[in-house]
Amino acid sequence: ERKRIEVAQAKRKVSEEELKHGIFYDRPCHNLRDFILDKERTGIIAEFKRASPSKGIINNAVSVTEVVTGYAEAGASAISVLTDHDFFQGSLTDLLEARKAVNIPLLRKDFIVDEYQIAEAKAYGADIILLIAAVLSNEEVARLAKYAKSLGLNVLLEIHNEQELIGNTIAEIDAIGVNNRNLKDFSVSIQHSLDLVDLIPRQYIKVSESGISNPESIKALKTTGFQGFLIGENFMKSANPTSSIKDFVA
Ligand code: IGP
Repeated sequence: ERKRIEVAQAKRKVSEEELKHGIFYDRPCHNLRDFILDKERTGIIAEFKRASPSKGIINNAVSVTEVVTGYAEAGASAISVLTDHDFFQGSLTDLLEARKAVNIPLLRKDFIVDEYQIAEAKAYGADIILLIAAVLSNEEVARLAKYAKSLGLNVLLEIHNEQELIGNTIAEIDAIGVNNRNLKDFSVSIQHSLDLVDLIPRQYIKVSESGISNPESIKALKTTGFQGFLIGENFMKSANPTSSIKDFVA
């Protein structure tokens, strides 16, 4: 993992100073909470995901512009764009194209470990960054969340268990996402979300992530207090992700 990060850092040809001249760097961010709680929208954070480590290629044939436009039309509250190349076949170009196409919050979905990636997220048009508690110390979460807030970004903290919540319930976090996918064996169960929901303090937007494949699951999650639903594969595995999300919310 360290090696991979070093390689990624070596590729940074643009300085952090230069990123500040990126076309979207000065753009004011959308507020995630407003879009999640908007009664006209669905609470769904729909993901553009070409591939994953567990599934391999999910969909290689669709254009990011068409898919995200369809997601926004279907009432998604936000859109997640994978920018990791090695595991998910994503790119910052995908994020940029999505920003040009829609006017709802965009999440940069990646393994964020430093400030540079956060400045990059802002420059390429993101409104939200993901911090994964499983790969960061409490000190790193606090430092990175503070930096993101200084740029006006929203912060989504991802947890898998109670342990990862401890020490991370800080004011700089806007939303807490429970990942239903077990990182060790890739198994998914929305039961993880149901088990953890009561431990999440009220001030946070509650998001359930991964393995959501039917509207009944959303109903069950909503009843327990979840407000956001991060869904990728279920839409992307369709030849037409746009009609897939439209059928799902119908
Ligand atoms: C979406 P799914 O099962 O609907 O495709 O899951 C999203 O939750 C998943 O892609 C994800 C992810 C992550 C990807 C959750 N956390 C961290 C990369 C990194």
